[in-house]
Amino acid sequence: MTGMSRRTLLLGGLGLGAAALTGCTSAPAAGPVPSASGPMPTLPPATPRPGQRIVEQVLTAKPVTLDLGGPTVPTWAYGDTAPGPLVRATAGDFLRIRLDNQLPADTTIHWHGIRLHNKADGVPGMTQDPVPAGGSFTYEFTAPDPGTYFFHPHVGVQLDRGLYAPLIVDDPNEPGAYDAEWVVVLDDWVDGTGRTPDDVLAKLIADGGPAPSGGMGGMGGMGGMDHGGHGGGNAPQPWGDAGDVTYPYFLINGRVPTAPATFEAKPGQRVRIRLINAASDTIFTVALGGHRLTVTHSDGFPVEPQEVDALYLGMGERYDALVTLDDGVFPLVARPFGKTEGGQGLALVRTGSGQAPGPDVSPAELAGRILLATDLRPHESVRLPSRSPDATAHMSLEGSMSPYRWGINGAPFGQNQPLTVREGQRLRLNVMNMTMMTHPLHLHGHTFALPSGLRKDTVLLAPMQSMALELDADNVGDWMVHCHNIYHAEAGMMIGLLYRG
Ligand SMILES: [Cu+2]
Repeated sequence: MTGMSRRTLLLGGLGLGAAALTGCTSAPAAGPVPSASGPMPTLPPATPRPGQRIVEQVLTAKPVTLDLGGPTVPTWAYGDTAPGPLVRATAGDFLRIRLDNQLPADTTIHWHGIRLHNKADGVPGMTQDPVPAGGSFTYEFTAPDPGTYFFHPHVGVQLDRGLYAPLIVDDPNEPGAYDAEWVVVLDDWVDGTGRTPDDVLAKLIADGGPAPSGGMGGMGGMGGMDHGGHGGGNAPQPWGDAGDVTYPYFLINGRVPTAPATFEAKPGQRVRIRLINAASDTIFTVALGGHRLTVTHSDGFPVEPQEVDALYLGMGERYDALVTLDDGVFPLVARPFGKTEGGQGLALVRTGSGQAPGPDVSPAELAGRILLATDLRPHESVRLPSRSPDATAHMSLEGSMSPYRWGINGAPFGQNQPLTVREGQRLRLNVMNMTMMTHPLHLHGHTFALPSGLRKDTVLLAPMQSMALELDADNVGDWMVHCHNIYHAEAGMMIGLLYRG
């Protein structure tokens, strides 16, 4: 039995029966499953151990025309849908995933949030050569930690096409106190609506005007203060200005709100919702009308459960939440933060009869208590052991809209000095957001701990906010740290984190 059998779970609004979730999670992985806090191999193995369960799958990246529920768009996707096919494994499994590149461009796959072998990380020019048009590449890695993840290219702004899909790693020790599961993938959509993401980036750069002479002199300090893009001014706290791009659509599981994905369940059922923000430039506030959500995991890692009305999801962030469903039809709304055009993302939860809410429905929960990652505390099982840092690195997030350029530590990626760490060190990353925009900062190959101890791989930094992140350097390789606004990343807001002997 392989992970393939778990792919009966359906995206696009169909639920999953309880038994399928917890009952048949397959044979336990051979050998001990590394826990997030316990002893771990210094390098997740790149070849399967004897007896290790192997999950094999083929992903075909290709041009396709998608029906978003009315609008049809030419785009690029994994197979014939966006989100693409679910990849599902159990913690400790060995994944062997072949990417067939039928795109007219180079591509790669990055397995976002997975503490995997460096060679499988999917960063062209750092961990692999790009996979050329017509080529293929097989990613092989052990997925050591359970949780909700996703995957996408790490080339240009390809993420803002339809190239994204969920990756779920089940926990063999999961109590599974729920009846059904729903994977909910959020996206902002522009591709094929008269513009491609490459057009969008080119226009941002052109509108930003020329860089002043002296190269990166404009970076640093308050270089971001001139940002006056959409959603500014009256944008509510805590995120200040949000987003550079005006999108015509916001999608949940690939559907526009006038033809929403529908999740069918029974009243009283307890559902685990796995929320993934696969958007490129949009922070969402997510709420389920008529319900409060009990948040149980952030970026795959368990937290002390908290009940909230709604929660923020930055680009690249994931949250799991439990909810016990009432009787009726309820809107799951993903409201783009700080954006006034393009409406909102909507899906429906149907447990009984009733009129479906309209595409502009505004659940009262959106005005209630909205969770921030900094409100959460980690579950004790994943808290990093107490230890003083052996090394400290500083990261200053910088940039501006005019000129349109973003960087870290005084220069864009390629010109900035990579951060370095030695294997075995506890590294403190002192991050300062020196701009007037919010940036979701993402680290490859590791999770870090927030000051609260919360374990994450992507964290939102509000304008001018500083945060000390700590991580154990336990995964040798060359890794990226970058803003998960894909336009910022592509404009330079990335830096390397390199292990050095
Ligand atoms: Cu950014």
